[in-house]
Amino acid sequence: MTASLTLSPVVEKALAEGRPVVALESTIITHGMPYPQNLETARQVEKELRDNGAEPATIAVLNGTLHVGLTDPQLEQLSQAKGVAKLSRADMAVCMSQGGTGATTVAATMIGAAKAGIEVFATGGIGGVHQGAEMSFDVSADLAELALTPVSVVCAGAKAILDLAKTLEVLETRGVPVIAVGQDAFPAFWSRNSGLRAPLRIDDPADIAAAHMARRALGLPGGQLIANPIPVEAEIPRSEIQPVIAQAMADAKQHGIIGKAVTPYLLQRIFELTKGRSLDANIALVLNNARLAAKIAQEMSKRPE
Ligand code: PSU
Ligand code: MN
Repeated sequence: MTASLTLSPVVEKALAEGRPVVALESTIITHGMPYPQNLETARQVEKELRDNGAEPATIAVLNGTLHVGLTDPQLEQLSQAKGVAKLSRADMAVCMSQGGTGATTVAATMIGAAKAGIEVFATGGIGGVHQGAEMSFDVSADLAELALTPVSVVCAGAKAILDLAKTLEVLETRGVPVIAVGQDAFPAFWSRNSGLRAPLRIDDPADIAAAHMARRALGLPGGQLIANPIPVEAEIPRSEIQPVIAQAMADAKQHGIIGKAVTPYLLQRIFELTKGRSLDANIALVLNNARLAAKIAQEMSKRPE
């Protein structure tokens, strides 16, 4: 282990004892939700994991050190910090070498989790192929990371701000298993059904854990994308969210928003346009993903090889 990686004492102990640990990202805190709901959600997700028998490990770069497991004061500070970098595979090491602070996206969180020996990670939605990517080439590094790093990522699918059909194509090309849970359809974050069929389906967390282990036994690099639909009572149906997304995307275009700024801008705009309903849905799906991730991590800890 390098000196630039710091495990929190609770996470270190849980890993040493072979107890289930679930990684959590920090970009959702700094760039995905407004304060104070971001802090409340971060705390609630950690509690949900503990209540379900898994130790949470929120990952972030703080003053040049990659932290796996944050203390509550660290979480609180990050949730209110201004101008925090949004780190992915490309810029994580530069931030660390300069002593900087940054939140980890799905890609960077997978890197931190793998370094610490954590194989399950719960989040909201992953990045993917943006609409218009045939012109902009805007494809999230999350997809490449899923092909490289052996972590099973539990999400609620990908947002319809992305081109979901192209996102599934890229994942297939890169050899990433996309596994829907409890239904055949690939979920679309705020909505349960994207209108696309997921390539794979597994309903039992024990079988998801077994598939992860089978990949490892085959010596395949990369992880699994576990697509867990938002609970029915919290969903915003596709017909309702679609025009809101279209409006937010038109606003982004008009304001010349590009690159890393696109996802945070759209999330904020959709929050405004739905008068907070998108955030309520986001919180519900993250908690739901934490519960499933805890079950998968428990199953994995039962079968260490
Ligand atoms: N989905 C969310 N909230 C988020 C993100 C995705 O519901 O905050 C973040 C994740 O950290 C994801 C990142 O890894 O956006 C993708 O950004 P980009 O498209 O710039 O790669
Ligand atoms: Mn991008």
